[in-house]
Amino acid sequence: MTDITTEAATAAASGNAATESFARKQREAVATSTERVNTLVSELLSAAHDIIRRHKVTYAEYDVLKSWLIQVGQDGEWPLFLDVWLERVVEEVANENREGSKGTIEGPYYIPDAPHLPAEATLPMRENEAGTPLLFQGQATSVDGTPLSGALVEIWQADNEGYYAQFAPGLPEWNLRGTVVADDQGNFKIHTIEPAPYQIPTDGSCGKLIAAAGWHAWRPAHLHLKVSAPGHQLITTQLYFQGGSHVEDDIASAVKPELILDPKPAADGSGNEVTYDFVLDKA
Ligand code: MBD
Ligand code: FE
Repeated sequence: MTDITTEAATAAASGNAATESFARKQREAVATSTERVNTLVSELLSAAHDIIRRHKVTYAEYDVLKSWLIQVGQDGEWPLFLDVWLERVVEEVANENREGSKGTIEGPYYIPDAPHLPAEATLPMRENEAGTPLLFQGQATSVDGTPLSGALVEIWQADNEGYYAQFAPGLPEWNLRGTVVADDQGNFKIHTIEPAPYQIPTDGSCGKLIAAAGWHAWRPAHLHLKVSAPGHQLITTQLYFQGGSHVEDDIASAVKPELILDPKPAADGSGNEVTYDFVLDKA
């Protein structure tokens, strides 16, 4: 991995770290037929040809596109670009038949094998980690209501400035990342802080596109989760905060009404608390 702790928080530093992280991912070997490749790629190209004809795209614009695509690669921002603007539809299709809890996109900043933590745990964080303390608790069950003993609740999130450990300089390796092992009733209690909204880096190719198109660069504050148990389908999801900035206009269009938390002040006066249960489909 690039040692981003010695680098500035640039688009290229986080982009290249995301590209290297994706390269390490264990991917299923896909036996795609020539017929399917032909169909998918031909239709994609036809859609592009159609856009060029309808809008009379010029050579100057074609060259801008070429140089921008080259820059996306140089910045390592393909994972960011794809996860922000395409992944949500892949997720929608992949999970359209699920009966349990809703999922949403994974995004570019998941790291597998975060340290295991007990069913009640505080996420690794710096001394005096900034942000409102949050107790996030709940239960993992099967669709038939059976508690999922020892379910794994993997959680990763941005800090109070919107930065993810391992993708921004200066953060401890596993800051605000962990694999919480639920108890024998599938219950978990995670002490963390509320994350800040996430802004797509403005100094890279994705930022350039956003500025050129007159869009904004924001995702609402969110917790990322993967919840899994033997014999069940893993859920990849995110949870958002009621009333937070950009819940209504996420640049990645990954918010669903079922994924919005409404934390209340904690009984003991220390920050907020919220309960959210996960229902997993059988494998
Ligand atoms: C994120 O934090 C994220 O969750 C997604 C989907 C894309 C970019 C940054
Ligand atoms: Fe995120």
